[in-house]
Parts: sequence; structure tokens; C-alpha cells
Amino acid sequence: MSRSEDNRQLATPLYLGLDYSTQQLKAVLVDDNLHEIYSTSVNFEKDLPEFGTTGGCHKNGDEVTAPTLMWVKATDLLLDQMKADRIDFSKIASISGSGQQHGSIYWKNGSREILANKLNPGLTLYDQLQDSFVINNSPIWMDSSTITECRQLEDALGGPQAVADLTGSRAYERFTGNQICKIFKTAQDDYEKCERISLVSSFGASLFLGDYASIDYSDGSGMNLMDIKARTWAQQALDCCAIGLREKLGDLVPSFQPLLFLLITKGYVSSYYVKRFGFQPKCQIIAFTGDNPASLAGLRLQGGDVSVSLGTSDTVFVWLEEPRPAIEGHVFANPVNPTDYMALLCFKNGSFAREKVRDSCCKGSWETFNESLRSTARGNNGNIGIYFYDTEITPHAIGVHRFNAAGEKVESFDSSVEVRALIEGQFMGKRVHAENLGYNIGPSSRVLATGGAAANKEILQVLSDVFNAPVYTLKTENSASLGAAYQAKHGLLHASMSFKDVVKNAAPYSFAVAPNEDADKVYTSLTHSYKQLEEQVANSQ
Ligand code: ADP
Ligand code: XUL
Repeated sequence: MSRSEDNRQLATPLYLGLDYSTQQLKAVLVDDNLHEIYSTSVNFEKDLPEFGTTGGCHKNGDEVTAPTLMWVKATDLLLDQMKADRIDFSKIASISGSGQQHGSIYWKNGSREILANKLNPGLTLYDQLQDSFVINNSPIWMDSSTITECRQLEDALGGPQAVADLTGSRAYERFTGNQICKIFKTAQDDYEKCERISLVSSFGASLFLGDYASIDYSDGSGMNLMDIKARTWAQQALDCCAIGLREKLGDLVPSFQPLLFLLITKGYVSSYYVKRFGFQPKCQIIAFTGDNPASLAGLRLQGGDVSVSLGTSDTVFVWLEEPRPAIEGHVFANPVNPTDYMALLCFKNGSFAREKVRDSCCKGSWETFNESLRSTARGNNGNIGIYFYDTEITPHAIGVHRFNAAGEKVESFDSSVEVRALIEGQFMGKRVHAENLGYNIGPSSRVLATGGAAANKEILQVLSDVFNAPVYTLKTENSASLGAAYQAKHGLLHASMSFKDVVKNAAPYSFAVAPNEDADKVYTSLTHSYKQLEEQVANSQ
């Protein structure tokens, strides 16, 4: 568990943002000016070893899951931690949150009744929700086991571009509709015993609401089931996926919508939390969303900016006014402006790949890793590496591939060349695919970096050089939970105030690094070579 608290007196009102991410559950409290005053987290692997996960998940070939009850227990632990830190829960005006995208939770028949009416404040959630899920291990975004279901959806709807035009993305293995389809086919009994399917985000909201929370438009865009323009369930896609799915999904709502309880009354925090922790009875629950949309809110992204998130997955996203769904990348509903969109690229080989090279080349030390970046030349003397330890999402390819300056395959690199090849390769890949989406990166662009690795200036320097643009960061590396806290306030005020006005007093960005003078010269041609090599690798598989 890690915590931080600044000395300022806890002012009132406060807004709570949560993030159910891949490796941890995080909480951020902000004051009325949206300044962060407290944060804490529960690390799934370290703080909940009884679930036996590595990095918050279980991998079994291409099937990747997380124990649903681990997230429940993490919620108990997080709140206990906040109580031990003497947080005055009665000052929290509203709560919102985010979750790793695409993961799914299968609530057993009768669980709504337990959530709404039977939670005993003397017991933990973990004790009381033991028997509430039909699938104990929730499939998560790293899963790539549904290629058959993806083909089925694309065949039924007229091909990959047709699925992208309708839902914002072609069929992807991790997208929830394809995951549900697999469960419908392989575990039909469980599917029938399930009364509600939540995303990780709406599952988190349900725990606090004491009822099934609606899925929001932005996270709903990551399912291959939502009509991206109409923002309604796409019946053709539902029909293709599973029988009776519409009822199990509930309604869709805007990402900053105050939720309802039992579809009628205002969605205040469940009385369980009022009695157990001292929350005020009128603490409003605002829809939770995906971690990437929440990050867009946390970074206060504007047109022209590009955000690069360096967490368990690496993602790149930009604000879009007009959706142009393509075979590559995703278009999601924008979480703060209901008529706009965001484009997202997801790279599976993010932090785990960096940690793997750190461990094999630098004895597990980020300091040695950084020394390797400092001691090697920009452009790595023409050496290029592609490090897809797990099947990559963008592009669909696997394996570690190293090339010398002549473009010939080589078996290995020296340790420091390997470190630079990894980081340059990761960022050249991001630049190539962002440019494929039509994004023009230039000296006037701002790169907003976030996620755990954004704490590392040497890594950010390579990012700045490859993108040839200045990089900015926020005080917190966790833009998702911060964005959720912003949305908590936005949700209360949205009828009278735009998101831009809500966040106008939020802490400014910090300038982190600027590109070196030779950056454009070095990386424009190297990125061109990288692009050709990556295409060669992807086409040969
Ligand atoms: P997520 O939200 O996806 O669970 P985070 O954004 O919190 O993940 O990022 C966690 C990752 O940050 C860790 O896996 C670790 O590899 C990386 N990280 C933390 N500190 C550093 C550092 N100094 N340099 C590079 N990476 C770091
Ligand atoms: C986005 C994606 C990941 C997860 C986990 O499409 O799969 O970024 O949201 O962070």
C-alpha cells in the first residue's frame, strides 16, 4: 500500500476518484479547486497475495483473467486504509471512478437484492459477496483467446470495416462482446444464471451504489456492441453475440451522469458505507468509466495534444470531433463532451516489457536502465528492436525481433543497446500508428505523458525526441483516478457548467523535457525504417 497526503486541512466538499486498474486499486481525493490532497492504493499482487496473481492477473496461454473477488477485497482494504488515515468520509460530496477497459463481471441471479438490501455494515463486502458471481475469474483486456468470436462478428456484420463503422473498432479479442460470446458458447449454464454483466468500471460503481450501475458511453465503446454514433446498443451486434444480452447489460448513460438507484431514486452511496465508514447519506455516485477515457479527463486533453500513457498497457489517445473508424485503432465516445469522440491506440507490451529488459539487462534497476539510455546515442547507431513478448494489439504480431543498421536480423544486442532499442522501438511504434490514424505530430504539438513510467525522465526524453515535441506531465502519474475525481465534480454540475469550466482551477501541467535539436533528423528516417520492419514482422505471421 502506498499513500500520500499533503498538509492542507481537508476542506469541504471533497470529491473521490477511484481507479480499478490492472495492477492496483487507487484512490485520489481532491478539494473543491480540484487540487489533490490525498491518495492511496492497494497493490493486488503485494497486498492481496492470497489471490496468487502476478501483476493483478492470471495468465493461462492466451486466456488472461483476474479474480473478481480480489477487486471486492481490494475495495474493503482501500476503505479501511482511508479510515486508518483519518479521512473524514462525511466531506465527500460525490464519487466517480474508472477501470481497466473491456474486462467483464458476471453477477449471479439474486445479487442485486444482496447489494441493494442485504449488506450488513458490520461485515466486509468480501464476506458478503462470496456467492455473487457466476464466473469467479473475470476475463480482462490482456486476454486474446476470442479470435473465433471476432471472425464470427465480422462475418455476420459485413467485414472488419463494417464493424468499425458501427461500433468504433473492428472486432478485437479483448473487446467485451467477443468475451461474452465465448462465455455464452462455452459456459451456457453460467450465462443463464447471470442476471447482469458489468464492465470493471460499472462493477466498481455498483459496489458503491448498492445496485447495478449503468455502463457509460465511453467504456461501452470498448465492447464491439455499442452503436458509436447513436450511443445505443447495436442490436445486430448483440444478436450475434448471445441470447438475451440486452437485459443483462442494462442501459447506457453519459460518462458524467449521476446514477440512479433501482432506476427510480437518486443514486446516493449505499447505506452500507454510511454506517460502516461515515459517508454522508447524500454522497452522489457518478457513472464510472474506462481508465483511458478517465485519463483524457484527468489530463484535460485539448485538440492538438497527444496523450501517451505508460502504464501496464501503453496507450496513445487524441480528441476527435468527427469519428473516422478504421481497421486499426479505436474510436470511443468522448467522456467529457457528449457530442465528441476520442481515438485510442493500445499497445499491450508496455510496462511488463520494460521491466523484462530492466531485469535481464540492468539487474532490476531503473537507475542502471537510465544509465544505458544516457550512454547510448540517439538513433542507437541504426539498431532497431521490436519487443512483443505477448501478442501485441497494435500491430497484431508476436516475438522479439532485432535488426542492425543494414536491416539484417540479429540474435542479440549489448545490454545498453537493448535498452535503447526497446524504448526507441516502443515510441517509434506509437508514432507510426498515430500517424496512420492521420495525427500530425510536430513542434507545436504537446505530448502529455502519464502512467507509472512517466516518472522516468530518461524515458520521457526518448519520447520527446521520437515525437519531436515537448513532453508535459501532471504532479500525479495517475491521471485516471484524478480524472475520475474531476468527473465526480463535473457530474454534480454538468447541467450548468462545461467540463472545461469545472476544471479551470485544477493544477497546471509541469514541463518535463524538450526534444534535442537533432531529434527530427535522427528519428524521421529511423521511424521510416522501423515502420517497414514492423510491417515485415506483422505480415510474416
Ligand atoms: P496501471 O495503472 O496500468 O496498473 P501504472 O500506470 O501505475 O499501471 O504503472 C505501473 C508501472 O509503472 C509498473 O509496472 C512499473 O513498470 C512502471 N514504473 C514505475 N516506476 C518506474 C520508473 N522509474 N521507470 C519506469 N517505469 C516505472
Ligand atoms: C485499452 C486497453 C487497456 C486497458 C488497461 O483498450 O485495453 O489500456 O484499459 O489499461
